Amino acid sequence: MANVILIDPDSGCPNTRPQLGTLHLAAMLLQQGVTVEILDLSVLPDGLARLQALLNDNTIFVGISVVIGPMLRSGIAAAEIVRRFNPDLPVVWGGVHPSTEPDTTLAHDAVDIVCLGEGEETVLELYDAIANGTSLHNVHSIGFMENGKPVFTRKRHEYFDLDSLPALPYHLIDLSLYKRGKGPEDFFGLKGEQILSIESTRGCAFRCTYCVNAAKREKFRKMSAEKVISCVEDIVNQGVNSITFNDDNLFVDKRRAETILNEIIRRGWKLEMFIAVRSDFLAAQDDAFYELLIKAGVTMFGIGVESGSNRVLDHIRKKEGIDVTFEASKKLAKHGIKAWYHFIFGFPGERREDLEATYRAMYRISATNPYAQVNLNQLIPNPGTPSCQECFDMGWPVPKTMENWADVMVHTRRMGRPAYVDEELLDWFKEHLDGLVFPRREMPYIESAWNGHDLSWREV
Ligand code: B12
Ligand code: SF4
Repeated sequence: MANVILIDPDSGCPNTRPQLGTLHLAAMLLQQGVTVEILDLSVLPDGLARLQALLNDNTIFVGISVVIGPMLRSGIAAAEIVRRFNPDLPVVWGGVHPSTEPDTTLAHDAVDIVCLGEGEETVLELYDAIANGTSLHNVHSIGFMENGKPVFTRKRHEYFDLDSLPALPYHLIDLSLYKRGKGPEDFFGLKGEQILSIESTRGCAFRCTYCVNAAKREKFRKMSAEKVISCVEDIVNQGVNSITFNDDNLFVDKRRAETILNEIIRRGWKLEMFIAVRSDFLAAQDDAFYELLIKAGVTMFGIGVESGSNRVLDHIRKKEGIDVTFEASKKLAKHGIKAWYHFIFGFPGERREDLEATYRAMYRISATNPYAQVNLNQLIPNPGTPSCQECFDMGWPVPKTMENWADVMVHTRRMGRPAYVDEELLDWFKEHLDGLVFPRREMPYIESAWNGHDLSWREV
């Protein structure tokens, strides 16, 4: 009979890893003797029925963890079940979307309380307040409605010390539900049947204008190398060797990275790891560092390149030019390390020549690096970011409800013409590049997409 039920709504994405947010919260609550259940609606076809069955008089609150997009609608459906069970049982929403767009979240009937930012400490304060009937005003970094008006409490000043995170309660999760078979064969470059994740840093030292880090503005923090190793050990103890690091940018501190990689080698773990990283870090490394990466089991990187146009890269404050990515790609190719190069289409003010530069960069990376996988997606305006404000300024309609935010991805990708994207450019994009992923073997397809076009500008 759980005191707290934590829900990961259905993302519609191939789900090959349990979600870390709810695991972190559960770890904190369990340490205080609070009983917890986690329901991941992406992997549990009967998740809503299970929720209904779990709700009982001992339930103190239900937590819902979301990011922008379809998860929001699935979260609303879960909250409606809680409402039907007991309209007074608090439904608490947390995650990146409620943290960066608290007003429309709080205005929704399915929401009683929003948690702003990281939840490890907040969830404990919240539990105490609700369980003991004390004032929510004493809980840091939350929002709730009072007398029909939104109220936001004092922001927590201390950031959570990532080293104090308790061991994650994998026993709360049926890991077999995440085993591969349903998802893509080579997920994040990892071949293992079961994948688990670690978040070893929080925030990012950069503030690219489209990224949630520009909205959250949290201080960049990292776990100590020793704590990272203990998280890896917990995963290995589950019989799992495939790890995705969910950090935005893991390798900010090279010495720490080297300590972690050397210790993994020393322990003799046979791991395969996916890591997100910036091009400028990779471009600056020597052969010895690449050899260390390979020896420790880093099999794939995720690199946010965003644009091939230095004009756009300057505008979005990426703080690196496209040549840096070419240099990183060259080094990765030399050492045979796979990487996913992510590009974005639809930055406000982007011109045809910028998109051509992006295409040129995608082509050049694919054609010169057999280990590259390159993809291009349309910009999702993340609330609270300067890029989102630019979209509004250019006439993109401000989403007014949580449902509007749930549909942002559909809206940007399939419906209508977002006002911040030039019409002709959007047509061109849809015709040639929409959703494109091209490892080198698909180059003939790309070539054919360009039939009849002037390719004289292209340099490979
Ligand atoms: C793993 C991951 C996924 C996974 C799981 C999503 C999830 N629930 O986290 C999957 C594959 C499903 C996914 C999908 C997408 N993702 Co994603 N994803 C990530 C990633 C890399 C790591 C998330 C993570 O593990 N964080 C670590 C945990 C500990 O943090 P957390 O989840 O935020 O939880 C903390 C707090 O938010 C809070 N909290 C969270 N939930 C709750 C609930 C309660 C009740 C409380 C009190 C507190 C609370 O407490 C937690 C502990 O501090 C992040 C980047 C990042 N570094 O966060 C992007 C990120 C979350 N994803 C993002 C995006 C854009 C997407 C997609 C839209 C991408 C796309 N183009 O399709 C899709 C969503 C699609 C969909 N159909 O729903 C954005 C979010 C943007 C936004 N405004 O919401 C991020 C931040 C990446 C980025 N930098 O832009 N993603
Ligand atoms: S895009 Fe990458 S480098 Fe830029 S702020 Fe976000 S995580 Fe940091």
